Amino acid sequence: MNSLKKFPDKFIADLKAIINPRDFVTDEEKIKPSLTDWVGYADGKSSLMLTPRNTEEVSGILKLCSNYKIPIVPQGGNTGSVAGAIPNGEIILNMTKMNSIREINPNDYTVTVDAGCILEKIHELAIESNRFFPLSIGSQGTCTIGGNISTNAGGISVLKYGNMRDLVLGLEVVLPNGEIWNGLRRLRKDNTGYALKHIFMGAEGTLGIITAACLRLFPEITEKATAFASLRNLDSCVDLLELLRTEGGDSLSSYELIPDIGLDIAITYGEEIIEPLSKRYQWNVIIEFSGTKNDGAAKLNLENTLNTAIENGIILDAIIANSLKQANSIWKIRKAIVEYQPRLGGEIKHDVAVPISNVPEFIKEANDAVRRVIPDIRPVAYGHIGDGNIHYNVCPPLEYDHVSFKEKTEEIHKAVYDIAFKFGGSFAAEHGVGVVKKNEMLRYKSETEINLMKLIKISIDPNQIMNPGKVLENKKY
Ligand code: FAD
Ligand code: 2HG
Ligand code: ZN
Repeated sequence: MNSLKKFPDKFIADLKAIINPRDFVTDEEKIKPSLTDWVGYADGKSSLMLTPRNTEEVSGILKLCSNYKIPIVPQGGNTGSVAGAIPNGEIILNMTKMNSIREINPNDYTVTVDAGCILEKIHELAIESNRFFPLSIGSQGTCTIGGNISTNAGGISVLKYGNMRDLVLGLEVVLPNGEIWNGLRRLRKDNTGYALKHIFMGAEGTLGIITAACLRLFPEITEKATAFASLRNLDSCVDLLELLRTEGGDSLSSYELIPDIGLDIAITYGEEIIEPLSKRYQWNVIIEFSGTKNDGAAKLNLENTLNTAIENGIILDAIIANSLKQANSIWKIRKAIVEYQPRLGGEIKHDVAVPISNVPEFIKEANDAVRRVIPDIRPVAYGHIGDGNIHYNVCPPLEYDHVSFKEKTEEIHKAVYDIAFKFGGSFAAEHGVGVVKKNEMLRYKSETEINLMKLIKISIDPNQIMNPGKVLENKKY
């Protein structure tokens, strides 16, 4: 209990009156997984983790924290990429025990869930009602809906369905003073003043705790056609997207860039990954068409469109999966890049967005810029280019000293982000700001934008107890 000494006795006693003893966690071993992240950015500290089971408990905790001005860090599945859920001595409010489905309304195409529900559970639930929930990200077996909303997560289906913000109809939020805002509306249309839900989405836990959400569902997807295609050159990625959009319309659900170095990583380190084409090319894409009819139309359409692309010289070769196994093998290439890229001696990550038509120029200019910092550096530019979102990660040259590489991080960040900025792009497309990109906030956002954010922050969280030191600098405004 010594670890709790820094908190007033009365505060701890009052907390214990609100929350069940098993949800009041001080055991270091149990807290440990919440102090680090998968990217290796974080080395957190905390002596207390609370795992509430309902909205009233969250409300009671926040009211107390507000009264005592004791800060908390909200945490879902802790799969975030920017250390946003990692405490620096604060109490952790882990939401994973709030994981009930509140109601599903297939006719309204909605489902209302607790914020701690795991994303994959929502996928399964939707299918049981012949519906589809489209947010699709590599961490879906672990991440929570609350975390997805708080980071406004993206993934591989944004092209067709939008990002998390577009999939949320209503929210229930506990404000920092403990007040509960019930905004759980199931409406597509509701123009009644300011869109408050949008303030909490993408706020990375700095404005309140999302305790529940009403999500949009879609007709069940019963047919998918997946292809791996090699582009004539990088510029062709824009022409191919244009053709796929024109010919595929709403069927086009994913468009992901795979560079040859990414394919190399996947084949070298991944399991059950088959070389998709007989020859390797420098730039490739994974394409998915999907539909609700299960009549072969998606596959036929994709086949015809790719034939046109070959005839027009936009692509050099392509394969369409003939079985689910083959489709999975193609998608495994994409997943393996994320998992195994660190094996190339480490990586410096960038999650940038530029207008789609600028993707090729961005990649070429960024390659030149990072090579000016370290001549033989190995860029791995991949990801959701159908949304203009490039995971522009760079690995060191072969045999390069690890420490020297890490020392170049800031220089490389600046080189890459300056180019994204020049194209009117973003330094944080889908992963958020957290702790990791706070400097970029100051460098690339206008004073007006930062000041507006500070005004929102201070009016909702005057005691600054919500996730201090994340997104905006932690100081009294
Ligand atoms: P956490 O990491 O626990 O928290 C993220 C942020 O949200 C923190 O700031 C936290 O304080 C806040 N928060 C969490 N829950 C709440 C709540 N209930 N109320 C208020 N604030 C809260 N992201 C993408 O966008 N696209 C991808 O394609 C993608 N792929 C990934 C693949 C892998 C293998 C991994 C490991 C991660 C990937 N991510 C991706 C990143 C990550 O999974 C997402 O950011 C996800 O949305 C985080 O959810 P979480 O529950 O783990 O949140
Ligand atoms: C993905 O698209 C994730 O797989 C992770 O957003 C990307 O950080 C990365 O490399
Ligand atoms: Zn991504």
